[in-house]
Amino acid sequence: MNVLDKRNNVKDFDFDPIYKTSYEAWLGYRPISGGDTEETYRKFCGQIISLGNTQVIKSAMDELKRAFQAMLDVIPEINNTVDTSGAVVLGAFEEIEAAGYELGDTAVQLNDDGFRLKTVSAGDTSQILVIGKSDKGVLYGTFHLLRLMQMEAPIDKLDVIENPANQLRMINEWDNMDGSIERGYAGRSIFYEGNEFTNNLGRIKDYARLLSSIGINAIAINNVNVHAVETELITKKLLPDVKQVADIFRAYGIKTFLSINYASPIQLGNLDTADPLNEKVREWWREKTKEIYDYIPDFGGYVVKADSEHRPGPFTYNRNHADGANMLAEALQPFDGIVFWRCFVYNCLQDWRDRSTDRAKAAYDHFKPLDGEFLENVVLQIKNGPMDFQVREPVSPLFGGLEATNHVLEFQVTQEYTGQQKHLCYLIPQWKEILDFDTYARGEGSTVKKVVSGEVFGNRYSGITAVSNIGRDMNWTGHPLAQANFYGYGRLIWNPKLTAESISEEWIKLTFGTDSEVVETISKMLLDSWSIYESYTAPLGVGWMVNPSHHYGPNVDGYEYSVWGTYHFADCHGIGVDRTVASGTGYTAQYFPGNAEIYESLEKCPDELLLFFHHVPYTHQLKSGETVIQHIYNTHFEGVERVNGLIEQWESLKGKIDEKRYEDVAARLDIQKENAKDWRDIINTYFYRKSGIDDTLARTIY
Ligand code: GCW
Repeated sequence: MNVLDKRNNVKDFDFDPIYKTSYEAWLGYRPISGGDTEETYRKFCGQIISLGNTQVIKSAMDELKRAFQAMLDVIPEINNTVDTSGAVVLGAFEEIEAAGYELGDTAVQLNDDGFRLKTVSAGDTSQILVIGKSDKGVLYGTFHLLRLMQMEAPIDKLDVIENPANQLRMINEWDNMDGSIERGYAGRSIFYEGNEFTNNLGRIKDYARLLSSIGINAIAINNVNVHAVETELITKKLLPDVKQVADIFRAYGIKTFLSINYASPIQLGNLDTADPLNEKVREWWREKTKEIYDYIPDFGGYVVKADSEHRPGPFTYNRNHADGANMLAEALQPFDGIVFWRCFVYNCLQDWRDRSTDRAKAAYDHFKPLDGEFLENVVLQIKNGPMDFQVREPVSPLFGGLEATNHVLEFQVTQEYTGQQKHLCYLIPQWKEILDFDTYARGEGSTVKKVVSGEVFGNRYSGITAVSNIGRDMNWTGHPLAQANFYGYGRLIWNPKLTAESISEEWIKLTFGTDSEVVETISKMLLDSWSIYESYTAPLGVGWMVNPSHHYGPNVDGYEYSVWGTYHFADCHGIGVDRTVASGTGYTAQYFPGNAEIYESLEKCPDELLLFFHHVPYTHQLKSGETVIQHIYNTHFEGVERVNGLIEQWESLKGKIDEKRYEDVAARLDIQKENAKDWRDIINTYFYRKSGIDDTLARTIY
């Protein structure tokens, strides 16, 4: 059965069972396999005692009902008073304590979104308490419990306390109201079509379930590039629709944010300026903000891309970013709203002939001097690297550099530069490296994860956000295995200490089942995939070399003579960008000494970032012992071989994975293989022709 949306013919949920496993993702709730595990689970799943009655607790209860029915074929009884029979007991700390349970110092051990899961047994009955600091904690605890059950973990003596490391755990949709998604690789938007909301509320609710199951608590529902139609999201015309979506997310503990057009006072308010210091403009934003809160009393706030890639901003009025952000923060402040102000600000009309301008320096140059000038409810949003979500780039020096301004880190789950969900590229290992990077801001151990969680500087607001990788495809992410990036993102930012291995294992067990061959094979594929993708694309941290505009596939000089500031400077002698203080752009000075010295030094700079920081001859010897040119040849030949290896591994699982997902992954791997060959041959040929240096192994180069 296809449910067609009346308003714009968007398919809501296709119940064709072939899509069931893809659609349900990691919330499939397969039947429990029997034996002792099932026995213990049955002891408490017959009843849910709900001691709270908020919408969020109701969502937790609904999820338990759905899961128990699917996993154990039990329809639990729902009660709201305590008895001694087997049950899952849901409630916030006070509610559970008031019902007579002994909880000790649980309350002090939980932070705002934290939870405790505790089994209490008496004689033959057992109950599982799901205790949240707030109702959101109850929901997160519920999903955690279901995760354990789906992995068939023992829960008869459970006592787990979990607190998220990051308070803001957000996702940014880059969806446009025409239904397209900027950098979306999984079909069109689930939110919009034909310049209207889709009314596809069932799908949006399922998205909310997926998000909250991994702890996400905030969402911006439209693209940071806010075009004409989307500018009107903050008007009476569209706010009722925004409210409807916000209502769905609220029930899952998720706050809704909107990306706004900085020039709204001109485009919507008929003012002739958007100058942040103009009193009429400030008044307009105050009124506008109040109006939004009339519709959505717990509205999260604004996300702003200003003075970036042709978007309007305070520079037009000779004001700085603190002026712009503070104006909005002031309007949001009475409602406890916050403004995410993006630091992705650089000159996108650069002259490639000008070697003094370095795009990598831009964000720090713009924002570091303003550190401390932002109001408390301004949260700067900083991409993980100084450029733009490349397969490899250093960590942005703003992490650690900003000491007195609230900020979040921005990752890109959507695979713009990492294979566009046609290639397998599991990004958790990359994100872990970034989070573990030591900034040295307060001496050794000032890692990015501690900076962005607020631990280093004691920020009021902190956390992590990321660009979503989902769309209307029935499996959400286009590539079925790209669901692992979505899942892993949430799990990792909840607890950055989790390993990439444990996250992938969890995801595979939830998504494909607990068969050890399936778990081991997919896990290996995932964990190798980032390094494989890196090996056949742009070498040694230099980045780009992609086709302009859509950014898919190899084009070594695609951006070399363009305005975007992303160059490799390859000539017949060598390649790389000299960003040293000694002879280059001076970018290395933006880091604290512990890192600056390493990056500045040709000898100490890690191989994988060599060409990001240095321009070297092709014959330069890497720490690995290879020359740069031989490294390029070797990795590009090996890269394709390793993709063949991925294909073989996947083929070994035929019959162990449901057919739809098996075929979908197999088809993507074939595309990856063909594209990897293009990368190999184009990159190798380009550098062979530039350098005139033969491959020592005399393989085919054209
Ligand atoms: O990565 C680049 C993308 C743009 C994007 C921009 C940004 C939304 O190519 O599509 O615009 O970054 O982050 O603002």
